[in-house]
Amino acid sequence: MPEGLILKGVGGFYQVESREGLYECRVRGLFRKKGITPLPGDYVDFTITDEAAKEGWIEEIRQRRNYFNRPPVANINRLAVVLAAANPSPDFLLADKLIISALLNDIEPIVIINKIDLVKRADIDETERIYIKTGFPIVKMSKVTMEGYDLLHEKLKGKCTVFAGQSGVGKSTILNNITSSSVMETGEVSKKIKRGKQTTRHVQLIPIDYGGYVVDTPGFSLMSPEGVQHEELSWMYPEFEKYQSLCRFNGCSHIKEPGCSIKDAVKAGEISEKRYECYKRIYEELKQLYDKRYE
Ligand SMILES: Nc1nc2c(ncn2[C@@H]2O[C@H](COP(=O)(O)OP(=O)(O)OP(=O)(O)O)[C@@H](O)[C@H]2O)c(=O)[nH]1
Ligand SMILES: [Mg+2]
Ligand SMILES: [Zn+2]
Repeated sequence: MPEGLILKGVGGFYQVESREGLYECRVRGLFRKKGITPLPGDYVDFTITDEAAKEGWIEEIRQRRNYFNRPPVANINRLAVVLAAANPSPDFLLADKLIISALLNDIEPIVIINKIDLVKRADIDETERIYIKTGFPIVKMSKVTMEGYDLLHEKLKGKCTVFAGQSGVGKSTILNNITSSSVMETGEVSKKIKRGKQTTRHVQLIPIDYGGYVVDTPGFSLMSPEGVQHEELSWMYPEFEKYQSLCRFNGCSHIKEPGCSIKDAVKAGEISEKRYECYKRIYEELKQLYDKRYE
């Protein structure tokens, strides 16, 4: 049986990429009974019903390494968290939430600082410093100077990468520059489309020439860090790790306790203050969720 990868699904039809070419496949009623919906990114076995018309049936969905509802996509192995150096000014809290949801799902984050043509070198450095100790790759980019694209290509090669981040940071612009076809709407057009038919924008895997896939998401989608407990949150901050065991209290939350080595590291400038602030805010959000869990 041929095997393939679902690139997109529209109205019950799935575009499946395989060694034999692209096929338009439908799904057996069986799946619906089991409550399984195939997703872009799913690896499938399918049968060909009409070779000339390139049509077939999806018979089996391979086990997923991860999947998301917002955006609906499976088997992601990279998340590009896109920030703009300016216009809009960076939403660091959103960036941390995206990073956490990636780490929870065994996905490697990369941080993109886009629109670097709009600010001074010192401002770019300042934003970069926030993430430098995380160890995540950081790519500084501009569509004006075309900086950063070589490094980005290196990071995307052979991976399936979702681009996420606030509206207007330039996700679609970047993707239009790395995929040969101009498939994403950017700027004003994108706004119009969103207002008109928000729900009909389809998530799709777009193949890149040098191997790998990219997925665009509209600014309003959010992978939320719900799968983590507040007590475990600090483990989602890689740069906290080497200090954690040095806190005076076992199970220190790094919020109010005395003798907290994380707080000391922030004071000493070894951990970014911004990241620590975001940690505290997300910690509180998660704790509130936890405290209200039986309501
Ligand atoms: N100066 C500058 N402008 C950029 C750059 N990249 C994108 N833009 C502009 O920023 C605006 C928004 O870009 P988009 O690519 O539509 O942003 P997006 O992240 O896809 O936004 P949503 O689809 O709403 O989530 C457009 O007008 C782009 O031309 C850049 O590197 N420098
Ligand atoms: Mg866009
Ligand atoms: Zn502590």
